[in-house]
Amino acid sequence: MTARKSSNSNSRNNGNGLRRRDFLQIAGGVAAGVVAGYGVSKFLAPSAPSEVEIAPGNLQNIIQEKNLTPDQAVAAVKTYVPGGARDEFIMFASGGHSGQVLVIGIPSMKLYKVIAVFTPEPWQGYGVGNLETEKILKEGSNGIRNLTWGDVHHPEISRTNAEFDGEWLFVNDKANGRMAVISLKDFETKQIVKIPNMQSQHGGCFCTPNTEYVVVGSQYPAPWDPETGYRPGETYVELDPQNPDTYKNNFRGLVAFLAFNREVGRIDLSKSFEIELPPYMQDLVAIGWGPSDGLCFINSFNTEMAVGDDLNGIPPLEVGASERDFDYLHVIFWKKAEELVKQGKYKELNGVKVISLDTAIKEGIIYLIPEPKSPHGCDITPGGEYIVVSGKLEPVATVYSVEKILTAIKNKDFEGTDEYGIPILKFESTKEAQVEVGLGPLHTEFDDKGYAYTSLFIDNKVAKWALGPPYHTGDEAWKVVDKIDIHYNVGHVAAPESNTPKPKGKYLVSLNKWSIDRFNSVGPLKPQNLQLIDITSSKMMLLYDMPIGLGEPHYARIISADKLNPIEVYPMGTNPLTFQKDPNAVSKGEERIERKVVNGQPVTEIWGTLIRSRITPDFIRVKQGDKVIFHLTNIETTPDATHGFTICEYNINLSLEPGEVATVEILADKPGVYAMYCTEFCSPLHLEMAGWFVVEPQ
Ligand code: K7E
Ligand code: CUA
Repeated sequence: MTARKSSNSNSRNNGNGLRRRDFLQIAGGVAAGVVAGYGVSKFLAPSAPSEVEIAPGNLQNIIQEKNLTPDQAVAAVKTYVPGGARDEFIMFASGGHSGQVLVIGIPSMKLYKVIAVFTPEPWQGYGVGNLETEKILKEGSNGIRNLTWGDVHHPEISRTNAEFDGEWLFVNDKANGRMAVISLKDFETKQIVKIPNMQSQHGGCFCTPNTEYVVVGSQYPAPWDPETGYRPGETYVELDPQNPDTYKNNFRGLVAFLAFNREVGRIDLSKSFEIELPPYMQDLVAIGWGPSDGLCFINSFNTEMAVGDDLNGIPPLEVGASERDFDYLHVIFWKKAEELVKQGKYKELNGVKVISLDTAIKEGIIYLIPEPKSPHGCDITPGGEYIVVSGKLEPVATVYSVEKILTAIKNKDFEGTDEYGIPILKFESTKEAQVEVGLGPLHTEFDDKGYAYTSLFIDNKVAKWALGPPYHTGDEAWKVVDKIDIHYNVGHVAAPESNTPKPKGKYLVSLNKWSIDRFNSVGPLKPQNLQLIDITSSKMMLLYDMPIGLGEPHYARIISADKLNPIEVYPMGTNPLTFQKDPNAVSKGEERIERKVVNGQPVTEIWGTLIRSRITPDFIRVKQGDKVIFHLTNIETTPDATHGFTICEYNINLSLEPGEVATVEILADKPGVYAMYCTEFCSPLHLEMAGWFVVEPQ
């Protein structure tokens, strides 16, 4: 697919055609209107614009010099958040295959943090020496390899009554079937879980209304042994493209309900359950509320169950997977599934309770609905009464009514079953509307005024359309009302608190894959482009382009900033993993070095402190062959007084925030004298915040 350059008046520089007088009128209007609206008039010369005296640095001059159109000038002011001021919303954007999560302010589009999740990141002291964070990465690996990256697609915020509560963030790793838990108290990763019986995973994550479960569906089905499920590095099944039954019988999709224990902030696999699904490629997962409470929706593609093998005369997977006009929206009654688990109707596979597909069908907790081919998005309207699905290869957004779905199930209004015996509801009896949105529709988000916004991958546009009753009625319902060009290849769009009962409106972010022609060139690998769009008036307006030079931002969740309340300083001696007092915390005067032998291994253990501008102890002598354990406490109480810690050539870096305790273990394997120092420029004597680590030859 090629990115097409679209003509967008917002992006065009049409200032040169303006006559000076017209220009001044426009600029004056911009200055008066926009600036007053944003309450920053103190930054401007108070006098009215005049044709004769334009002081250097005044707004009109700048607009003129930069050849800005009035729209561009308005956009610039609308996104400006002065230093010291705060953004209204915070966006958690996936970092794609960087394995991280981006924290971005809206409307400023300032990048505040890149939270290290699946990939080691030295600035945060994540996975490069810090024992706790290395443990997170290690325990979150798959048992056969130490995984040091992830493919993050969908961030999700913990919910209370289906609304974002700002306490926890979850992100998935598509490539390795994992889920990560991040605390929004300190914006740090606390847990990575390899999801049993899943190889790759995509849909979700999506919390149930009170975060009882974090739900995620598989993407590429896993090889599946009915007795032992899927075990990485062990499960081998026959897959013969000439014999499609090998795929149909030996592979399975899965949806996982990962129980989240809020008290300790961890996923608890012993309380989690899974439901076996056919080996379609399941895609996005959505969990309902209100009229759809207790329901889980999952769309899918490749219901053809194509395997590929293009070199041997089988149609390529891409072709085989796009043959039928319809794929299936899965409807799953998750609260009933929870009941089945309580009744013991599961079998335990690899430490988690799995409801078999047969049981799910027999107990009436799973149904399918035809959906236009190769669907991608699966989104719930604010009232929880409709599901919007878009087929990438059909120019429509299809809207299903939850009420109609429930009625059709009650009346057994089926058109048959799929190959596995799952009842298929009739498309016509569940469909509420189809809206012609444009080419390549993917994902849909919602505002607070009953409008939906669907990304159009092929058109390079976002379509705004009116929802039907109760949002809009009569002629106004289910109608496209506006479109805006984006640059280029949009995937998701994201709006503040969309996919909750109370979306906040105001802004939409278009998460674009391509940025060709848009920025200074940085070589063949181009940044992605997040575009901020104003949705407060009837016409959408492009405000800002933000290049992201890191991974691919698939999806983002946006939350009102006032729902976040992170701590500024850890209580003295905190272990951030547990938020408890670390038993190895020390205060000033308690620093010490001890040497002992544990199981024949000589160990030197150090309890030290860091405070501007001193590492204590600053001279450490060990013997070659010693295991050396540092427990370091940052005894600062001032916000932002972070210290780093490294020993040269040891491949470690710690980041110790005020009050934090971190432990690092190294083997003094080579004799030598190594400098150790603080890696954060913390004080006038930062360079002197150093010492020596001496390893005496044996
Ligand atoms: Cu469309 Cu993984 Cu949600 Cu990429 S996904 S865009
Ligand atoms: Cu502490 Cu630099």
